[in-house]
Amino acid sequence: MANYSFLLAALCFLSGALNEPKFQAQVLDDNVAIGYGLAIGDVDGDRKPDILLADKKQFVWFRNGDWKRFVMVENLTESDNVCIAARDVDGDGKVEVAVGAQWNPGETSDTLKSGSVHFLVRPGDPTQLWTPIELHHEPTIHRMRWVKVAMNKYQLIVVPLHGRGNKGGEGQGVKVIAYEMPRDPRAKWKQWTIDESMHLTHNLDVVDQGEKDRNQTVYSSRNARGQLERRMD
Ligand SMILES: [Ca+2]
Ligand SMILES: [Ca+2]
Repeated sequence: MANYSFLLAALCFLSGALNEPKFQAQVLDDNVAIGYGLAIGDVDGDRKPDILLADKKQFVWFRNGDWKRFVMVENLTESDNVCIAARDVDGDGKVEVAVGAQWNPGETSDTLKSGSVHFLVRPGDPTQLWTPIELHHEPTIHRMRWVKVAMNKYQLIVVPLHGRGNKGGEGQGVKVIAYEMPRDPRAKWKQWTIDESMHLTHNLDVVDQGEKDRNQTVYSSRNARGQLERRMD
């Protein structure tokens, strides 16, 4: 009986090993300075998802197929770039792109020295440079995602690392801001503060829970009371 048990265990192990996916590493770019942020989406509308990267001084995308690298914007602000969000917001099969820069987490008060939010207007040929439009921002802008809030309606959710003037994770709460893009992205964007109850908010993600008309936004933070996670509808 013991031998059969051993045989069964060995077969289970082998079966598991055979079903394991096999990954092969492929270097797309060995010259990234600091890869702060990543997004996936179809940039050129060929129905194949491309890779978008917030590097230290450039926002770039890699074309699915040959993984050729194209610069969208460079030297946008004095400090480093930090985040990028890409999603097809208007339904034409090509992503809309927003970015965050002026990464200066030690400056929590001065909006000129810390944080920036921009929408990138795509050129006719997406392999050429894109045009940044500056939007309102808080200091220490750190994460952003496009979120579906209703049928055919999306908002850009942006989360700083710290609240204004915070020291050691104490002080005013972090302003989590939602932006809604007007038909002409150069016109004034609507915006709301959707939460300001937490500090040291580090990450943000969007969850598709199977509802047709909306996603859930999830973000996490730490404060003096320890780890917290918060979900937003
Ligand atoms: Ca593509
Ligand atoms: Ca689009």
